[in-house]
Amino acid sequence: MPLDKAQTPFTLAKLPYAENALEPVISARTISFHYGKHHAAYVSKLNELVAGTPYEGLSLEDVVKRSAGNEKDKAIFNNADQAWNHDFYWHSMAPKGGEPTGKIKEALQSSFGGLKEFKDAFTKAALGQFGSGWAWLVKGKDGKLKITTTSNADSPIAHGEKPLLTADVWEHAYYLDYQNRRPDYIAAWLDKLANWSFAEKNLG
Ligand code: MN3
Repeated sequence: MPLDKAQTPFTLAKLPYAENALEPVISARTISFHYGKHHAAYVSKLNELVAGTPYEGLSLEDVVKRSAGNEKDKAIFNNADQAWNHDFYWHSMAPKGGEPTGKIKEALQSSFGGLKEFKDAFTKAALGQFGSGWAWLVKGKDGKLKITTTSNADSPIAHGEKPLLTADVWEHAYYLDYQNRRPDYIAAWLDKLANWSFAEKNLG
């Protein structure tokens, strides 16, 4: 399902793989809570919140963009953004992530100096995100790739940037498998799961 075409009432998009497909990096147990409870709750709460409001009938992406920065619609933003981010996160991982090739490899080379330099910078950002949030590889307005983080519920799409890949660094993403060891989760995520063909497709 193209994310930008989803409309209210929103449904929980299907995972692009089986719940155990990311083992041993992320367990089926983590995915079943993360997708089946956390992600599902954002979607159902969002449907409750937008019912009867001007947001009803908009695409999920438009709900995120239009509610961003609007204090009175903060709850709508939080749930819409988390629904969008999670869908993007599931696609940012693949059971066999592999290595970047082609256009995305070249872009990593010209923006960071190479894959290793990218991984170092992404790791630093993901570990430096205090508390809950997200680490992103984005295409900035100047066309260059860069790494950003967002806190709690927030997304580059709310700030005019184009996300290519994201890692969820809320504790619920890794606590059952890694407890407080976020560095181990991020290292394994980058080496084994990062979905480079998805990132390349998002380069556009
Ligand atoms: Mn999450």
